[in-house]
Amino acid sequence: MKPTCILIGAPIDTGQKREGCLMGPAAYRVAGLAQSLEALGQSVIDHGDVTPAPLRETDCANPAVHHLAETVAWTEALAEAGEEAMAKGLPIFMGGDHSLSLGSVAGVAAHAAKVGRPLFVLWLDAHSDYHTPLTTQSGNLHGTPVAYIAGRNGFEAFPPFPAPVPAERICLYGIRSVDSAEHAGLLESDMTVCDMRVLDERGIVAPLREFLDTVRAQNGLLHVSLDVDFLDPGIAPAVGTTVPGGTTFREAHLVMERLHESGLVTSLDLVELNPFLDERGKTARLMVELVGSLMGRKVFDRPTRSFG
Ligand code: 4U7
Ligand code: MN
Ligand code: MN
Ligand code: MN
Repeated sequence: MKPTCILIGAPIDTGQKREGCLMGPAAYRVAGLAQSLEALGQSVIDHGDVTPAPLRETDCANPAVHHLAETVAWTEALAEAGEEAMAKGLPIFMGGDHSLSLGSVAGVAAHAAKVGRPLFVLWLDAHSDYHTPLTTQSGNLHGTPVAYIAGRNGFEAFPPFPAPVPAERICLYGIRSVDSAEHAGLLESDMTVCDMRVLDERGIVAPLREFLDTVRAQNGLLHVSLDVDFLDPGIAPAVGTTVPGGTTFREAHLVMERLHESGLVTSLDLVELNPFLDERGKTARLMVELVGSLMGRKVFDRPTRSFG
């Protein structure tokens, strides 16, 4: 039986300074995310929007960091919602900025530990998001979730990450903006870094296939985190942190089609959509179409398709 898609609205915008990401979940609903999944034969439950936990007192040695207590409160609530949803189906977290993944992946990791399966993370993004609260210069916590997930130090204000994901189970895909502190940290880790240069040279499929093969070989769960800025700003303008040279329309769909055919994806984040910056809903609609490809829409449905 196909898993139920569980839509979880996460109107979090405390991970950066530009307003608008809190309209993300509403934009996905207006763009027809649930209806498009149902048209593909999926069953869909919309859980509505998550409410952050009560604020606690927090502090951080880096004065640039802002909205720490609010982001911690979101992390707690989203981790709980995520763990609960994993027991019932395939959660789709509708953001919200990328700090939502501090919580979504924590919930998914807690579930993975409970069922005794290794968790893998595919990070589709222009950025590596490998800062800690101590290394970030912008102070924007949406640039930190990969470090939290990988168990880096510096997240003392946050709930301890349940079962940190070993770096070799994390794959950064499509990146083209890495700050020097992130770069230094990544060089010390075994994370798979498929930057745009790698994808230009090897193509969009080959490195993905390698990663998916390791997920399959270890019977892993696979969390996919899709940042709108993975896409080229020309096709996806509704994002605060545009970086030129992103994936094309077809490259992005091909990644999603491959993910669908792998049958491995068990949870998904849709992050960084800022509807206030969109052009007549173009980016929201593209994101909904990409989820369609991930959940089984095909350009042409050949009965046997195997390109290796
Ligand atoms: B996103 C940045 F400096 N690295 O830390 C920072 F380039 O979730 C960007 O991937 C972070 O959009 C981008 O502020 C976070 C910057
Ligand atoms: Mn990101
Ligand atoms: Mn990004
Ligand atoms: Mn961004």
